[in-house]
Amino acid sequence: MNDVDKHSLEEMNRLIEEIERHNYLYYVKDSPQIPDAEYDRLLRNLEAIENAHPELVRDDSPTRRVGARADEGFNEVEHELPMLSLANAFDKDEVREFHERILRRLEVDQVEYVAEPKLDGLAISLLYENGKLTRGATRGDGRRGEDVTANARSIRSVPLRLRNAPSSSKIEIRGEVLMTRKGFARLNAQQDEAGAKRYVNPRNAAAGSLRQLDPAISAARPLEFFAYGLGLSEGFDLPATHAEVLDAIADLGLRANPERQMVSGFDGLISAYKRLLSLRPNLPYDIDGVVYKVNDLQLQQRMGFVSRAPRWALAHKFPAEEEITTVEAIDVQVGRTGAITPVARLSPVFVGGVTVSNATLHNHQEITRLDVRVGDSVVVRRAGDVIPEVVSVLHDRRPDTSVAYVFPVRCPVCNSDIVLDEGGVIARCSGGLFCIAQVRESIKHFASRRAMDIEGLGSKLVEQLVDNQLISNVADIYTLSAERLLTLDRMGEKSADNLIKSIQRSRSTTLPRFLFALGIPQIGETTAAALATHFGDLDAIMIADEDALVNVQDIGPIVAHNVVEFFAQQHNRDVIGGLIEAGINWPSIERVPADARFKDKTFVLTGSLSGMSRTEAREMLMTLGAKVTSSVSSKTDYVVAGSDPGSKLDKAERLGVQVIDEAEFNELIGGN
Ligand code: JCF
Repeated sequence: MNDVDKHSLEEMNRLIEEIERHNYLYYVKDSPQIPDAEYDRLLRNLEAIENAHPELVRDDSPTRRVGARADEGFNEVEHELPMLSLANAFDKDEVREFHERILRRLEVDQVEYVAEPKLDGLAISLLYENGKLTRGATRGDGRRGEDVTANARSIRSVPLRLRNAPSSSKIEIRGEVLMTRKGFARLNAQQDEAGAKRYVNPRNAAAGSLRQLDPAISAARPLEFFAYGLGLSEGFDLPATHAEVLDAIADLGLRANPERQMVSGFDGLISAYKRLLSLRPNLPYDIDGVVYKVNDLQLQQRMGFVSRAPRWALAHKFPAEEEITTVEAIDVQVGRTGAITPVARLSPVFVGGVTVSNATLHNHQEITRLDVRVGDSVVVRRAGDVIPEVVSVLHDRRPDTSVAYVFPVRCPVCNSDIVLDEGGVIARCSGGLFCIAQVRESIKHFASRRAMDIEGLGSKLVEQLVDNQLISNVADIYTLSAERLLTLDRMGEKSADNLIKSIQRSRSTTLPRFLFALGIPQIGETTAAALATHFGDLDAIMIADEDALVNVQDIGPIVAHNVVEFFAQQHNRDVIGGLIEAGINWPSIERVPADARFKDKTFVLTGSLSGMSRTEAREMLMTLGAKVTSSVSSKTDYVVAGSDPGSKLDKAERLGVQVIDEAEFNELIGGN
């Protein structure tokens, strides 16, 4: 070998070592020290040398992760030591039995365990001979598996060479291959784009990916590896405990689960279970339980095995997040803005720790994608607190009599047309406030904690009030009296009084809350606050056009259009007028021009006018700078009395406030 080659060889080996060190820092230590771009540069430098000197290329080079296609399928391999499975426990009692059997057999009164998440992936075996990865195999039936070396090599968290491996050794690392939830979502999006079949869950996606005949495809899949133990170990000093085995595996450059912990006794097992159950929703991958293992390897040996599972280990399963059940009916629900959400009514099934009998189907496109029908067997998923959903249909179990589901063209509640919004994804009832379902939902939203916060006015009561026709819009809430509430079933005096009190309390609010409470499509709390601070008062917002609205932070043309549309509808303006008249108020910023004609004048409107509605009169006065309030006080300047005026007229006369009729009012505002 000449000097140049020697130099290249040294440089190549140095680069491989450095790349492996960064791999270790990234995957095992979880603390990368260089940016991805720098890592890529190291790889490219290595590639350049290898291209110039093909005869020097090492087969454990990080550039050689992806090999050639195995057209013949996978060879069967025999495990030198059988790959065991785990006994399962589904409740605490079974865990207690496991623990007590160990105490009995070992004749000890306490025992230490290692607890780790049970990863929902698939088990593989990685054989390292003299430090080099020579074989990757699936678990198979435990005795024989498939040789998936080429695909295992393409997993970045599987090192091609162990760190600090004893020179003459044969070490078999066992662990789980999995796909993160993010990786799974990305893969399915790609599958959609390619018109290929989706995978039902990350586990199936990991299994399918590991079994690709073309390693290039497997390499492109986001697979990860976590080691959980050793199989064969020759030329390697076994430590005394399982915890130390896992630490040693990490020292060899593989990733053991960072959530592993040592615990003691039954209580220790249960607290580890609870901790991992609460971590579950926040982990980047699916887990389906906790694995407990006796820590002391000598004690493990004394416990031995039953059939194919060790007596020193146990899988304590979490409640399944997915179960199979049948669809009894498909209904649609109408939301506050008329959005139609299809819902599958299910044969009740225990999933994710609760009994589920409804699951969302999201939207009509989702129904088409799933091709779900009444009578179908479906997979229902309930993960954490997320609402249950139908994730897939078992098409091969479909009854012969099944008929395709037809999405309704009319609202099941008010019979108005169902229309698709611009994106074509959301179907909406076009009934607006004619639709009792939308009325109910808009009132629930109005009363909710983050809106007007009317304590005691919950979902059930709103439905009762609407169904009994005590209220038909949000302004009607303020016309309720304790006496009328008492006409409802199961309404006691105390609750009625409390409700009236909280309705009264809600009259004092803030402009952002009020705007949010109105339920303008796509106006959440943040946008409501942005509108309030930008315009300062409600009237300015109500008369703003789309050009003015898009100047508000975070408001684009679609939202601006929604706002204009909302305030353009007379029934919305009427309801707002009713609310203001009912005394809803908030601390406001004076934004009236200094020369406004009625600046500093306070009006009260009572009775009905013939030439305009009270709302129009109120709006007109406000644009002229007047304040329009709902109750007469000594501070009131004018009471405008239409026909059939109420008690406000009496009060005005008592207080000596000036009362004007419609003609005088018209004259005052200048014949507008
Ligand atoms: O995470 C797992 N799925 C997992 C499986 C973890 C372990 O510690 C295991 C296992 C299967 C067998 N241990 C054994 C002995």
